[in-house]
Amino acid sequence: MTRSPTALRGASPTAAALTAVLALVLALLSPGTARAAGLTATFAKDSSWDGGYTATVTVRNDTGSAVNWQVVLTLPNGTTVNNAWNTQHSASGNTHTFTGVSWNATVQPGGTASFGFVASGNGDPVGCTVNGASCSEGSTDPGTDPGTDPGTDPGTDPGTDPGSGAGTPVERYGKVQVCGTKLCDKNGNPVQLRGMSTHGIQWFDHCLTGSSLDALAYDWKADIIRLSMYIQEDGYETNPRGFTDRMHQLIDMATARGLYVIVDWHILTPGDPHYNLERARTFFSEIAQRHAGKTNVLYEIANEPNGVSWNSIKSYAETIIPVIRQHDPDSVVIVGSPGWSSLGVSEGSGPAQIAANPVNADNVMYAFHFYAASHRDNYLNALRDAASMFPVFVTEFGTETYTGDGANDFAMADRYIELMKQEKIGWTKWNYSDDFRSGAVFNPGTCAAGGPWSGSSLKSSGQWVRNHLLAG
Ligand code: IDC
Repeated sequence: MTRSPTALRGASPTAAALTAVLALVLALLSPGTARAAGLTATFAKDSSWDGGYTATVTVRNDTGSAVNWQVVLTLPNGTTVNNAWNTQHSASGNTHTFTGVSWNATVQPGGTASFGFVASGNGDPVGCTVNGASCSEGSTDPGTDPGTDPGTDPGTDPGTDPGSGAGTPVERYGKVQVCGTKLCDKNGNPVQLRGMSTHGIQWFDHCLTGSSLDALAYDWKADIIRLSMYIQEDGYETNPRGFTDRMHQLIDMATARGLYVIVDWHILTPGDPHYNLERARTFFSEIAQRHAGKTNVLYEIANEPNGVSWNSIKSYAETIIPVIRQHDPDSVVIVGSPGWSSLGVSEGSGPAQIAANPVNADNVMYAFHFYAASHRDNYLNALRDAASMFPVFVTEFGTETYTGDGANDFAMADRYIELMKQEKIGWTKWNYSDDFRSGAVFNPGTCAAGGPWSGSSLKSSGQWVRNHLLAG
């Protein structure tokens, strides 16, 4: 254990002092131990791996009055906080300060608030204070005036949204499965999951923070996020370890917010998925192993095959799906379709060839992508036909042209939205970033500024999609 300058301030490094720190850490690690009166905070690891972990800290208020909390954790050298959620986080050296956000800043007597973080490094906290006193002993400091707290706004509360039933999307629908031509919830009822795709994480990783994902889950009320990891164009192939680790973190961050996740293996050029076959084996094997216990992960094994036959895509799918199933036997896999996931339309064929020769595996869906200002009635009709034959997920679409830029055609996009709603076809819109192009939902500079993630930060495609998500 590394000696913490904060926890041991003024003490000599005697065995007694070290024992005291050990007792503190044990108290932090044991949420079940007898609770002190006052304000306490407990630390628990949710999952850990070589090089990092995710943790939840729960603040409990056993004082007689409402409290605004601030938790300060001291981490040992070599361990830092990468991302945090349900909190505002700042760091100074090894000292990490966490304060509440609108929906959890004030804790009523007898109540709790919690936040989470992803650590890089495996060290446990060596010091913990809540409102200035030891986390385990309990502060009786009532904190700052709870009357000024914005936390009573029901609209930002993740748990009590009256419009969409109780709990998060994952709590509501549970483990999703293919049933016939639809995606169904844990009870076998068709469910439409709607949300956003990220941009390529090699370019717009800084748009994916605790606060931006809070906004997507709690303010935009998305059900699902698609994590786009390009393979080429400075993507995965340049640093497989780094990109895989980041995907683990992002999956955990989305999971902490009750969102479904599509893990997008974003091949584009070259368009033959076999080009990246060995990389895909390595990546999906590790991802499936790590996240098999989760109920919210869907695998998209090839973003946009192009210039390659359906038979070839099918053989790729039948090679990668067993790699995933070996670890995670019952999660949904989405297979890219010919012609940049146009179900073949942009290369002169259509959904019939898939229906005639489907992938030989269970729990499989097929991807369809459209860009409303470019892709007109023949695409819309192909989607309608496909949905009557096999399960389809629209893992990418835009209101603009296929370049991801240009003028929006909201009227055409609304026709697709209507069909997807009727047929309960899930969708994730491209893209949750502040790229300059019209398809990126935020104005340039929004991500570097840390938001805001709505209002004046939104381009018109952002306003449009947020409104659709909120309208249900
Ligand atoms: C575009 C991005 C753009 C990037 C380009 C290069 O918007 O910033 O330079 O990719 O890869 C797709 C692809 C998706 C495209 C998107 C818009 O899956 O990667 O993103 N699009 O062109 N298919 C149809 C459109």
